[in-house]
Parts: sequence; structure tokens; C-alpha cells
Amino acid sequence: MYRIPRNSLCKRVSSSWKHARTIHTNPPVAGRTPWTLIAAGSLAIGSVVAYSTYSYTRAKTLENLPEDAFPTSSSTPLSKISPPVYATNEELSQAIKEIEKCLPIGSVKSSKVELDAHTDNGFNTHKPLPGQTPSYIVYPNSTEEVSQVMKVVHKYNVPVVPYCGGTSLEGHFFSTRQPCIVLDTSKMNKVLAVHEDDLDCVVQAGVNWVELNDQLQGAGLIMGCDCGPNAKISGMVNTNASGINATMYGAMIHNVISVTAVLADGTIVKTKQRPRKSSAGYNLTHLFIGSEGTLGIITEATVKLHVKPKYERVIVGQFPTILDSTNAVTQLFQQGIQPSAIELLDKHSMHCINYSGYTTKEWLEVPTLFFKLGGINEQVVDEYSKELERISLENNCSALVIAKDKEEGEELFSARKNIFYSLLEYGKNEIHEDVSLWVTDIAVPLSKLSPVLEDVHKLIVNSGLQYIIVGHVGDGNFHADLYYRPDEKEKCERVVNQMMELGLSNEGTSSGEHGIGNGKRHFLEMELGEDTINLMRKLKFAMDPKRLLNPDKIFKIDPEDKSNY
Ligand SMILES: Cc1cc2nc3c(=O)[nH]c(=O)nc-3n(C[C@H](O)[C@H](O)[C@H](O)COP(=O)(O)OP(=O)(O)OC[C@H]3O[C@@H](n4cnc5c(N)ncnc54)[C@H](O)[C@@H]3O)c2cc1C
Ligand SMILES: *[C@@H]1O[C@H](CO)[C@@H](O)[C@H](O)[C@H]1NC(C)=O
Ligand SMILES: *[C@@H]1O[C@H](CO)[C@@H](O)[C@H](O)[C@H]1NC(C)=O
Ligand SMILES: *[C@@H]1O[C@H](CO)[C@@H](O)[C@H](O)[C@H]1NC(C)=O
Ligand SMILES: *[C@@H]1O[C@H](CO)[C@@H](O)[C@H](O)[C@H]1NC(C)=O
Ligand SMILES: *[C@@H]1O[C@H](CO)[C@@H](O)[C@H](O)[C@H]1NC(C)=O
Ligand SMILES: CC(=O)N[C@H]1CO[C@H](CO)[C@@H](O)[C@@H]1O
Repeated sequence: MYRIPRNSLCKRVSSSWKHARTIHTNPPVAGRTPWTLIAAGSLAIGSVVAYSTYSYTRAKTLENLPEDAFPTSSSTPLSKISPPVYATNEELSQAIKEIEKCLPIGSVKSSKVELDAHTDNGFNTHKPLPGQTPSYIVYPNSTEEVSQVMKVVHKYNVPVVPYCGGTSLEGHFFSTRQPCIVLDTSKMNKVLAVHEDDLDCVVQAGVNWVELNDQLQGAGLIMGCDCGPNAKISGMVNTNASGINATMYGAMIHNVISVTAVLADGTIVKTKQRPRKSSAGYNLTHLFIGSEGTLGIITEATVKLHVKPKYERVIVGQFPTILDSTNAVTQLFQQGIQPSAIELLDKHSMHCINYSGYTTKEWLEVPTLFFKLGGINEQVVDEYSKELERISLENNCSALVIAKDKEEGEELFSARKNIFYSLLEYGKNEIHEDVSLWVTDIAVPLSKLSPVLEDVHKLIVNSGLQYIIVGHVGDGNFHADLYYRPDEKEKCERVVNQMMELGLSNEGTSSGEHGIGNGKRHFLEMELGEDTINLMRKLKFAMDPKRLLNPDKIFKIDPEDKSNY
């Protein structure tokens, strides 16, 4: 029987936890993060994808670069540029010697364990090719150190992959170029200042959002964005992360006031001062958000904080159809009620939750909405609850569970938080021991959500694959995650392609929150068209003409890159 180690799960309430039906606790592994635990269990999520290997020509000398990188056109088409020129192994060795001189001893690592841990996280839908591994991991611990490292790698043309929590899902940190280094900013993990009165704080790149929120708890504040439990600020900035609370507080793009970044040549820039309001020049903060490590190394960020509602209640509504549930959400919004979370889990997800027994409660296996309602006191939340109840019942709600207190609320909500683990247990035990999960991330305008979900459902059912859907429905964003056995990979890929087309033809996006990475570049082109990508390439080349920063992510930077991903 395949069981996820229970200590990998998101926080849960210990009292109710004791009564959960089936706990086969594995011995805790001290000092390990949940993600390394999962990786150690070697879950093969996703499988090998054929990338074409790039052939490198060192024909061009670096002095030729500017001409190449700056055609007089307003955008930079792939066809107008020549391949990048990167360091040889000897040049890398020389660069590493110089880096070691400017950093404290122990800042550069190259053990197999380190290299493997920075090659894949077990959660990427696609897998890196054999050999797509970095040569060194460099751990700076200040902006100044990052700058020194970048000056050296710039001199020797070493490709650099920025890395922080390592929880991204689309091959964001794959080492597509050899030799290369990974620059891991996770050791820069200090909260530098909390300005309670201004509702913001200044943090280093490696601060984990869960720990930050724990630290802010006493002050009754939180940072509005959440995502993978082990993610860090700089990763979140670089993917424009959002998550469960985005319906209330927005994505990272709405929550970052300013960043400190080190550019490809080692120049240090700060994008803004600290006011919330400013019309002072280009908003470069905005430019870095969602840039996936391709424009600069983020070392610090000033992020907005929010006052946590004084009183919160979890309500779970179970509906006969997805349409009934999304209708309920629409009507709730129309009443001017803004829950802090509205998460949809389809009947298959509810089956997995039931199956894994992570909550003491047994659920109806029907489409289910998990709500969090917040307010200044219980009376206010009572009023909202009544409305929610009325609207749910009007929309054919089959069961409404209202948490009686905070503990029960947390336990109910943990069903949503731990869904990923439930899926894995179910898939491994009931589908195939080598089953993989293809995670998708479509978002569409709110009014199109129901019809698109309906069509997605038909599409997958016709394919015969098993799947689940979870949605941040307040944002029109959903993850349809498909199970496939090793021999079903191609079939799954076809279905995913059709799903993307469906999303895009409904004015949607292929990525609501996870980003493009190396895995979704062709969808981005379908979504925005070549000229828009060419403009992105122009911006990238303006800031990083040597193409050193996270090569081959978001869009192609090399005309000889023939890969379909
Ligand atoms: C179980 C699970 C649940 C998840 N749920 C959500 C969710 O609800 N919402 C959501 O949005 N995402 C979710 N994610 C995805 C993931 O957590 C986010 O994409 C997160 O923002 C990644 O942060 P990270 O620190 O792990 O970044 P990494 O994976 O380390 O890196 C992400 C990107 O940022 C770049 N980067 C990292 N550090 C720097 C730096 N210092 N400077 C420049 N570039 C840098 C990397 O090159 C890469 O392109 C989930 C992932 C998992 C595994
Ligand atoms: C950071 O670097 C300094 C030297 O610059 C060193 O003394 C210190 O131990 C390092 N801190 C960590 C956490 O590695
Ligand atoms: C979302 O915000 C609420 C407050 O509105 C908070 O209680 C909750 O912990 C947040 N969720 C996450 C996942 O951070
Ligand atoms: C600049 O952009 C960031 C990120 O989108 C945003 O949070 C911030 O409010 C913007 N600043 C101004 C002054 O517009
Ligand atoms: C970030 O995410 C928000 C919400 O999903 C979206 O409105 C915004 O356009 C995104 N910005 C970038 C730069 O990706
Ligand atoms: C569900 O609710 C809608 C809206 O109130 C109503 O029109 C419809 O008849 C209901 N469906 C069923 C099966 O009861
Ligand atoms: C309603 C429903 O299908 N409940 C199921 C939840 O899971 C348990 C354990 O697998 C089943 O016994 C229930 O029938």
C-alpha cells in the first residue's frame, strides 16, 4: 500500500487528526523538507520528454554580440539572431575559481546530492533530459555576493539558473545548457523589516511564505499570496504566484511594491522606494514579476501585508453539478460578498480525499466548494454565512457543512490543502504504481468557466483517462490533472493539447499561476502570437544580451533550439 508520509502534509489540527481513520505514519525524517521527502520517495510524476539537443557553435566571437542582440527592429524574431555562445568547461573551471575567491568557504557545492536536488523536484510535468544537470550550485548570502558572482559569470559567459524553493512545476529550473551553474538564493532568508503601520515588509529572496506568515501572526497580519508550501519569495515573484487567497488579495503582481535585483552583468538595481503609490518612471517592479529568472536575480523584495480577518469561518457546500456550484459563486459575488477563499473540488477529487482519509469526515463524492468567510467579528460573518447558505440552497446544494469553530474549520479546509497528496495515494494504489500526473493550469474569464469545465470534462471522459479538477474558481483558474500510465503518455499529451486549445479559444490562458518554464513555451506562442513573443525576446536581450540568465525558459533564445517544449 502506497502511503504519503503523514509529516509531509500541510498543517492540520492535531486533536481531530488523532481520530482520523487510517494513519500509517512513517518515521519522520529529521531536517528534511516535505519536498525532499517526496522526491526521496522517487515519485515519477511526469515522464521523459524528448528534447532535441542543441548543437553549439563557438564560431561567433562575443564581440559580435550586440549587433545580433540589437537588430534595429522593435522586436527580436528568432530567425534574426545567431545561437548564443557559452563558456567551455575550462572557462567554467576558471570562473568557479574566481567565484570561490569572492564567497565564504562552502558557498560552492558540487556533490551529487546537491546537483540532483537542483535538477528536478519530482513534480514537474516534464522531466529533464539525462545530462540536463548543473555543474555547480552556488549559494550566495547577500546582494553584494550575488553581484560578485554575476560579474564573474558575465566575464566567462556561464549560463546561470536562478533557484529558490524549487517547487515550480513547468521545468522552470532545468539546466538546459551545459556546463552551467545554479544560483540558489534560499540561504538569503532574513526578514529585514516589518512595517506594521504601513502594512508592508522587506524580505530577502529566500524567505518562505509560510514562515513569514507564522512570524506575522502575532501582529495579526499575513502576506496575501500562497502556493507550494516550500516556495520562497523570489520564486513567487518570478512566477507571479497566487493560490488559494488570490481571490481576496490578488497574485504577487498585486503584492510586491519593490524589488532589488542583480542584472546579468552584476549591476544592482532597486526598482522603487516604499510608497504604495508612485508614478515615477517605468514600473520595473512589474517587469520582474513573472519573469522566471530570465531578467535578473531577485535578492530582496518589499511586499504588501494584509490584516487577517479577526473572525473566520469555513463552510463547505456540496452540489449536484459543477454548474450549480459556479452559479452559486457568481450569485455570491453579485451580492458583494468576497470570501477569502473559494476552492472547487470535483467529484473525483472528493473521491480521492475520501479514499486517503486525511479528514475525519466522509464526504459526498460530488462537486464541492470550500469557502472561507472573514470579517471583523462573528456577527458580521454570521450575516455573510446566512447569505451563503441561502444562495447555496437556491442552487440545489446537497449538503452544507459549517465549521463550528476554528479547529474544525482547519480540519475541513485541510481536505483542500492536502489534495495533491490524496491524488498521489489514490493514483499509485488504484491506477498503477508508476502512474504520473499531468498538471494543467488554464484560466478563463469567469463567465466562461462553467462551459469550459463542462467541455474539458467531456474531452477527458472520451479519452478514457482518469482525472481530477480543482479550481480557484473565484479567479476562473482551474487545474485539470490527468493520470496516465507509462504507456498512455502520448494519449495524455493529445488530450492536454486539446484542452489548451479549448482554453485559448475561450479567451483564456494556458497558465493562470504556474508559469511557462521550459514546458509550455509552445502554448505561450499559441496564446499570444509570434510578435508578442518577439517583443519579450527584445526586452530579455536588452537586459541580458549574452543570454546567461535561465536560458530557454518562457520562449526560445536560440534559432537552433528545435525542441517542441
Ligand atoms: C504542491 C504544490 C502546490 C502548488 N500550489 C500552487 C498554487 O496554489 N499557486 C501557485 O501559484 N503555485 C503553486 N505551486 C507552484 C510553485 O509553488 C510556485 O510556482 C512558486 O512560486 C515557486 O516558488 P519557488 O521558490 O519554489 O521557486 P523555484 O521553483 O525555485 O523557481 C521558480 C522560478 O523562479 C526563478 N527564481 C527563483 N529564485 C530566483 C531569484 N532569486 N531570482 C530570479 N529568479 C529566481 C527560477 O529560475 C524559476 O524560473 C505549487 C507547487 C506545488 C509543488
Ligand atoms: C554569509 O556569509 C558570511 C560572510 O560573508 C558568513 O560569515 C556567514 O556565515 C554566511 N552566512 C550563512 C548563513 O551562510
Ligand atoms: C488566506 O487568508 C486567510 C485570511 O483571510 C488566512 O486565514 C489563511 O491562512 C490564508 N491562507 C493561506 C493558504 O495562506
Ligand atoms: C508597480 O508594479 C507592481 C507589480 O505589479 C505593483 O504591485 C505596484 O503597485 C506598481 N507600482 C506602482 C506605483 O504602480
Ligand atoms: C499575474 O497574475 C495576475 C492574476 O492572475 C494577472 O492579473 C497578471 O496579469 C499577472 N501578471 C503577470 C506579469 O504575469
Ligand atoms: C438547480 O437550481 C437552478 C437555479 O435555482 C434551477 O433552475 C434548477 O431547476 C435546479 N436543478 C435541479 C435539478 O433541481
Ligand atoms: C459517499 C462515499 O462514497 N463515501 C465513501 C468514502 O470513502 C470511504 C472509504 O473508502 C467509503 O467507504 C465511502 O463509501
